Amino acid sequence: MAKIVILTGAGISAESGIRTFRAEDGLWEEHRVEDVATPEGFAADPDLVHRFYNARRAAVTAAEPNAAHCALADLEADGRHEVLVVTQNVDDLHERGGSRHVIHMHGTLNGALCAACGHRWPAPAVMHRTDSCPSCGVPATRPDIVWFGEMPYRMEEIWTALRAADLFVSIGTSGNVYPAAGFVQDAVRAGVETLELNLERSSGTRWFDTARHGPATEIVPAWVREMLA
Ligand code: BV8
Repeated sequence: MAKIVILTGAGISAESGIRTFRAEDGLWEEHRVEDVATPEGFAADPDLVHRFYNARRAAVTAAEPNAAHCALADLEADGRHEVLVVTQNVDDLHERGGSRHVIHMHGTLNGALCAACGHRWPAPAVMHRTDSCPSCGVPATRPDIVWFGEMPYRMEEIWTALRAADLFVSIGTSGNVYPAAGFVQDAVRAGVETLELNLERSSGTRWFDTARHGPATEIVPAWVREMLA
């Protein structure tokens, strides 16, 4: 039973019609994502940030998982390998594609968080600054998303799985955002085999034992077919 840890980024959802961050250099309504997706950005203009996430939540609801998401679910369902998907993505396309072991290290669009009391609940389709927390009643609700400068979720669990893996695969990520971008180096240091599946070379390609480039809906199913042969 091989243990496989798979990191995914925006590129795996691109062919489902979900925009990536740095294709159009991460601009949204003339704002850099690094400015909008921060606690400071939320404090400065909560309506703008809610608009940003409401738009992305609607886009994900209208999207479908693609062949790459489904191939990873097939690999897990086959049962010969222990598969863990660690995704930077805040969409639910891995789950809707059939993956069961998924960690959203940057949170999810389907989650709401109270900035006052820390209560979490399923996010409504549209969130507003004036929504009050169902637990403490304070109007301090935000998307349950990890912004720049905030600690990603379940990092100890991720690092433990990474170091115990037989294979680390990185799919559809530019390797620009840490700590995710550092996972390949952690894997190399732990003696774990590494594979990159991406549209083009990423910032971290040089760290990988093997790199294959092409659209995820082509190269991910091809890789899974090899694993299941
Ligand atoms: C933290 C949620 C510390 C929001 C996101 C200087 C140096 C090093 C680090 C830093 C630094 N300054 C600041 C930092 C830290 C910072 C960071 O790394 N900044 C970068 C910009 C330098 N990181 C953080 O702040 C993180 N937190 O460090 O905490 C800490 C420690 C202790 C205690 C407290 C705090 C938090 C980072 C999380 C930020 N939130 N997302 C949202 O989604 O709206 S990040 C966001 O951007 C995404 O979630 C994702 O992770 C990232 C985008 O990356 P990708 O997924 O790779 O997307 P991208 O568009 O870049 O690339 C797409 C790739 O797909 C491309 O390579 C493309 O070729 C490929 N592709 C496209 N189409 C296809 C395809 N591949 C295959 N098929 C296709 N069809």
